[in-house]
Formats: sequence, structure tokens, C-alpha cells
Amino acid sequence: MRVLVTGGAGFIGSNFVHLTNTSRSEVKMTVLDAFTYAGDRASLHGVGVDIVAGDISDAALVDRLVAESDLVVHFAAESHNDNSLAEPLPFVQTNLVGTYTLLEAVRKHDVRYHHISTDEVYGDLDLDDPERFTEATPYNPSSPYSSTKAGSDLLVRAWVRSFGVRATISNCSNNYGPRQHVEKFIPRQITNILDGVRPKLYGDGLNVRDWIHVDDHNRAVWTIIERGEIGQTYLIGADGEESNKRVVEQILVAMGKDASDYDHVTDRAGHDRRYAIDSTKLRTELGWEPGFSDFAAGLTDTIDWYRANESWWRPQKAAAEAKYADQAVIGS
Ligand code: NAD
Ligand code: TDX
Repeated sequence: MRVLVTGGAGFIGSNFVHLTNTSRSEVKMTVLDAFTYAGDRASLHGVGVDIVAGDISDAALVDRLVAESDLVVHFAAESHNDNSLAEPLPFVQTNLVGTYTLLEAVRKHDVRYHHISTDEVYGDLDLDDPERFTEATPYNPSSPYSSTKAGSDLLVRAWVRSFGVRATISNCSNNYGPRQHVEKFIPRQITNILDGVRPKLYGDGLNVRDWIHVDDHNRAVWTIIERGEIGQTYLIGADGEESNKRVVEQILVAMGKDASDYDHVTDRAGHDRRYAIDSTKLRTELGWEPGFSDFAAGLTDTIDWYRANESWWRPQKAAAEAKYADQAVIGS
């Protein structure tokens, strides 16, 4: 079986490649990745995989690679909300035009397609809302990132209905684990502390994210590929709601610092308040369960990974922090 993994040099895609490499000897993988600032060859070090440097919007290249594949798993995206606020166009290009290009190729060659998406397409919830997102929640995205992901999901739905494309969609909550770019919340704070810099919390820090270990996400993706129903959407989440403030405090304590040793900085524009996933459909219909139930333990493993792999993140750190240079401290 030959699988085309788009965005396989990024955070979740590279973890998918590693997991698949160790657990499924029958699967041969081709990674298609544009190696933007977020893609790193070092993330694929030691894995037997064919690597193609190229853009998912390149129709001729995508057509050739899809024709050779039995399955496409589409991770590639512009994925960072803060970047999407500063410069939305790459998000429109990659997330919408790139997804369209893949869909046209899988349609032409009748190749099975799995689309990786986010819970952010549903907008946000109030902190005290008893409801969580389900597959029936209306789309209501807030940012250029989440709106382009929402648009890409809708393209997939239309290609299933109008052209009979054999596709499934998953919308997952916030991932944590090894090889996540240092611009993102958890790696940024861990590497700041390693550098002797105080962690930075946006606004009041009470925003809630629903954390899941990246390996649990990727095991769910394989479950959906193997047992999911064509045309269906599955939400992936592991009941991991935590406020950003609590996450920063946990990281600080785990790294031997005082829990209050952080700064509040200017809030993100349009900052979603809370995400929360109800993954009942995935659990009851397809039998998936998360393996990492202890967030504190997963966080400690992640801290250990960044401690042990400075050579992986160090080259990215200064450029990532430079993008945050205009964030003013508003309290501590
Ligand atoms: P990432 O930014 O770490 O990696 C994205 C990868 O895509 C990089 O390797 C990059 O080089 C590549 N890429 C970007 N534009 C490309 C293009 N035009 N052509 C080919 N490759 C291109 O992102 P991630 O956090 O690994 O997210 C992967 C997917 O999972 C995305 O679709 C994202 O929306 C989704 N997702 C992420 C999370 C999360 O918490 N990180 C949660 C839910 C869903
Ligand atoms: O320095 C920071 N301080 C801070 O308080 C950063 C970088 C973030 N934050 C906050 C913003 C969010 O409430 O932490 C939370 C998490 O931020 P990000 O890591 O930027 O993730 P988020 O915006 O929640 O989006 C992530 O999860 C859903 C991924 O980047 C998306 O690709 C995915 O779809």
C-alpha cells in the first residue's frame, strides 16, 4: 500500500510518518512537503520514506503523485493563527487552493482521501457552556486560519457529494507532543524557560484548549481510514480541557520554576475563548480510545523531548520570537 502524506515534514504529519513506520510494515509512504518555515527534514530523520519537495497547489506534480498512491492523507496547511492574522494570503492559497488541487487529483484517479482538519472550524464556546462541539455543530470560524480550514472541509464535502470522491474528514483539538514548531503555545513556553525567558500568556490566560497527544490523534486518523464511513466527519478529542494559565503553571512547576513566573501580554485579535470536543461518535461507532489519559505525564515527556532535542528547535527559535516582538507585557 502506498500512502501520500502531504505536510509530512510538519508537526502532526511527521509524527504520523514515525508512527506508521513503526506500526505498519505493509505501508510505503511518500511525503509531499513544500518545506515552508514549518517543515523540517530533520523531523523525518531515520524513517524510510520517499520525500518530494513541492507544493500541494502544483497540479502536475500532485496528479503524478496521487496516480501512484492508494491513499492520500492530507496534513499540509498553513497552521498558525497568529501568522494568519499578520498575512492571510498563504492560508487562502495552501488551505483552499492546495486542498482543491488534491481533490481534483483524487477525483481523477479515484484514490481514497482523508482530510485532516481542526475543531476551530466551529468557532468558540463560552467558558461555562455545558455543550461541547459535535459533528452537528454549525461552522462558525473566527480567524483567517480557521476560515480557510472550514472552506477546505466544505470543498471535501462537495467533492464527495457531487463527484463521488471517497473521502473522510476529521476535526481534532489542540495537539501536543514532540516536533511541534516553537511558535506554538506549549513549545514556545518550554523553550522560553530553557532560555531563561518568562512564558507569555495572551490576555487573561483563561482561554481553554482541549489538549490531545499527537499519537492519539494519529491513531484516530488510522482508525477512521480503516473503519470510517465514506463521506463522514469524525471529531477527535481526548477530554483534555485546560486553561492556558493552568498549562503554563504546570510547565513552570515541571521545569522547577515558581508557578507564577510568567507574563501576561497583549491578547490575540479575535482570540477564541474555548474549544471542547465531544468525540462520542468516533468512540462508539469506530471503537477508538485515547492512550494518553494523563496530560501532566504527557507534558513532562514533551518537556523532556525539547530538553533532549535542542539541535532540532534552536535554529527556529530566534525567528519565531522575532515575530512576537511587538507583544507588550500587560501584567505578571
Ligand atoms: P505544521 O505547520 O507543523 O506543518 C504543516 C506542514 O505543511 C509543514 O511541513 C509545511 O512545510 C507543509 N506545507 C505548508 N504549505 C504547504 C504547501 N503549500 N504544499 C506542501 N506542503 C506545505 O502543522 P501541524 O500542526 O502539523 O498541522 C497539520 C494539520 O493538522 C493541519 O491541516 C492543521 O490544520 C491540522 N490540525 C492541527 C492541530 C494542531 O494542534 N496543531 C489540531 C487540529 C488540526
Ligand atoms: O505565546 C503564546 N501565548 C498564549 O497564551 C501563544 C503562542 C499562544 N497562546 C495561547 C493562544 C491559544 O489560546 O495559547 C493557546 C494555544 O495557542 P496556539 O498554540 O497558537 O494554538 P491555537 O491557536 O489554539 O491553534 C492550534 O490548535 C488548533 C493549532 O495551531 C492549529 O493548527 C489547530 O487547528
